[in-house]
Amino acid sequence: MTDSRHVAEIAGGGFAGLTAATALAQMGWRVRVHEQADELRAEGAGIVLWNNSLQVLDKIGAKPDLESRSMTPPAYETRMNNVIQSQETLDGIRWRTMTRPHLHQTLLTAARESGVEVIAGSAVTKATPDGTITLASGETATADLVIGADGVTSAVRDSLSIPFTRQRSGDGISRFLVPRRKAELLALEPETEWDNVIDFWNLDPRVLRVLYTPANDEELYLALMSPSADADGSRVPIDLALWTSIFPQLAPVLEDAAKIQGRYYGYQTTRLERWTEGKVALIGDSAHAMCPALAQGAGTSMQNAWTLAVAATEALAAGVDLPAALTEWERLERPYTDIAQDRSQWYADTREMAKGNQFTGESVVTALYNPTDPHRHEVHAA
Ligand code: FAD
Ligand code: 5PR
Repeated sequence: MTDSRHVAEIAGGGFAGLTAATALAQMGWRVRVHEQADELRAEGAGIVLWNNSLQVLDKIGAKPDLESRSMTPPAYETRMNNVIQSQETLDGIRWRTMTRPHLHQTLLTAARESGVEVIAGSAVTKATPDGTITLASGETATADLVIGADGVTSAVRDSLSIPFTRQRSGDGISRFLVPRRKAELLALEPETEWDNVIDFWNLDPRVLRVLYTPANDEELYLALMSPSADADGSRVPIDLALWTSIFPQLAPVLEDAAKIQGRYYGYQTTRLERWTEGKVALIGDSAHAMCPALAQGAGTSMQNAWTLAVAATEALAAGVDLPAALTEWERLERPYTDIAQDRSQWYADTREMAKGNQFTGESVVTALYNPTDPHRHEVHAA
């Protein structure tokens, strides 16, 4: 028997690679995912997803699993020096918080149930525009479509010599997953709604910020921001005395964070001249890593994974030249990612988020986008 399915080879088993793999397999492709790490698991703490990626999760059938351990907090609260600036209920905007390990496990399960072959301990060292990949083992394979979803240090991108720029920011963040300790927090501040996301900013006299994000009933995601020039603020494990002196009402959860090694990440934005080269397409951080302000790095990765799978499937079904179809996919889809990148970089540069009431206008264009709507690019003549 011969296998007449189209073949996709994917570098990277993160949120982008697993989403693309699942979508393609469900559209009838034979798919392999090469993950260089020996273990398939997500690094990191918590994550916020918005309508754009939640629509994709619905489409690939991952919603029930995802919703089992995630939540939508009552509001996104912003404080400055512990004074509430805004409590945005985000009415009409779909969003959910969760842990990164849970999202990764959900996607891995969806991929395997869809027939994707996920290979751990398999690094991709290069790709060529004709659709050939080379693995660290020396093995090569050819595919109808190659996807570079291998993160910000992408070997696929670099092997194609696609020019890119990298903009770094002065601020950065360390992230922790700790127990909720809601009763202890309530005892310290009884008036506070501890189910809210609370963005605790301090700009004066010292720039330090804690983004408090409940991920489910048991787990809390803490993101601690400081300028990289602040040696004590950016130290990991965290300087507990410093952080509790500024955020005393968070002492119970900061104490847990201090027990974790953690890692400090400087903010940066990667912009590529183009996302595709022949039969190779780049998605996720390899193509468009961004600052975290709008929580859209993973969201845009999953959005682009889905639209790429649809575009490639439709092109091959219609007998259209794949490289041309990939160029057209980038032309149509990229603006929704560019706007999130630019806006997130602007927030990183200005710290404007500290003012509150920020989830309006350009800041929610990407969050509100529905990449699964087949009519999304139709232009209606007046
Ligand atoms: P990755 O998650 O980096 O996955 C790439 C995978 O490829 C990895 O598993 C890696 O091991 C593998 N790999 C690398 N090289 C190779 C190779 N040569 N061969 C094979 N495999 C390889 N986004 C949100 O949407 N919401 C948030 O709340 C949010 N918070 C964030 C907070 C911080 C501090 C940061 C830094 C980012 C945040 N992001 C957030 C962004 C989000 O984490 C990333 O955009 C997202 O993980 C990108 O997914 P990816 O699959 O492209 O890359
Ligand atoms: N939102 C999320 C996040 O993790 C961060 C930011 C916003 C979910 C930081 O990691 O503004 O920095 C932010």
